[in-house]
Amino acid sequence: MTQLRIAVLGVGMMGAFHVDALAKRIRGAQVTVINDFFADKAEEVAGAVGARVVLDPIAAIRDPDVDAVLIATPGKAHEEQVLACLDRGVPVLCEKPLTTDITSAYRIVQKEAALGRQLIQVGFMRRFDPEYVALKTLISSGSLGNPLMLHCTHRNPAVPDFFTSDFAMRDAVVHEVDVARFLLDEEITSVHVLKGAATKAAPEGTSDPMLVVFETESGRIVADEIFVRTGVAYEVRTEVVGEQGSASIGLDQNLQVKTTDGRWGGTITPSFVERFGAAYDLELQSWVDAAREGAINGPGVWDGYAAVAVCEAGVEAVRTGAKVAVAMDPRPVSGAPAAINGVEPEPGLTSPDLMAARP
Ligand code: ISE
Repeated sequence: MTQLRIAVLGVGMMGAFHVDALAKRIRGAQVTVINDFFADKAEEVAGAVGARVVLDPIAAIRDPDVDAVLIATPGKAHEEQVLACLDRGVPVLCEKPLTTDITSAYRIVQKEAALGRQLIQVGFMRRFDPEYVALKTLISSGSLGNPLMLHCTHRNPAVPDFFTSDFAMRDAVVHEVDVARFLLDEEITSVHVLKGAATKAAPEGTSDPMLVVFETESGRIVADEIFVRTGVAYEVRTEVVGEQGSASIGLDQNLQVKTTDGRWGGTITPSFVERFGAAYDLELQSWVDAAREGAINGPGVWDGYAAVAVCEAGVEAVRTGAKVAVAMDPRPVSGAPAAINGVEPEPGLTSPDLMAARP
């Protein structure tokens, strides 16, 4: 295959961002088909990259000029679209959430397991961020001893009013859910949410900030401050506290400037694009490289399902104030991850770019 021919479904902010990356920065791929609920938006994005618009998403997936599919439509549309990709046997990168409820997410898990082939990658891009990769490598090396706790901070400068407490759980906290599972290598078993005083920037009835506390299978604790209307910057930090030390990432320690008027400082990231733009590109390159071999190389359908299950418990925890147990169905036995060129994939780390990003 010379170029991987990709259909992008949904070209709102994230989808259009990916189309731009695929056209300008990613090797081995070409966007051939664009689909969006809004035809004019689809035409605009397609026109910029020389792609064709197909207005029915299922027809776009089945198009003969398509080898792989990137789904960036709203979560409610994902189940039908991901299942159509499995029916056609093409690799898919599905933006989070995998679906918006646990039952449909499990249907997808079962269908992929029945195929015996991993085709679905879920867009948890933080697993490709060099800082998270470095933290994972450090934890895996054992030099911090047993990682006992994670302290996470997830702050956005501003969000629209539809960003309720439930929405924050499914759309924002979902990243920390995946980060915790990635770094600690185990499932989350319960969620408890403390809703304190709300910022006056939050609409009536929305708790912002919140403190979300997760427990894991082995009894570790993950505390996540979610505050999406700080008015300041996009700040995502993670600190792991182990038996033999601690380590932090996300400190925005890029360019530090000291000036003759006695001031010092740097620049904080205004949005997730500046903080995680490179991670998105690494994710995309890794997916393209694997998809050209008919495989995936990154968080899979089980990771997507687990995140939906934890967030479902999280939403109940927001509403009830109780500590809610995470309910998950058993993990089906499926085929092992497909080898790429005879090499077994090491999650998130096999593409040349990611090797280069390694500390
Ligand atoms: C958004 O959907 C994201 O995925 C960002 O990473 C997250 O920080 C933000 O809060 C979400 O709205």
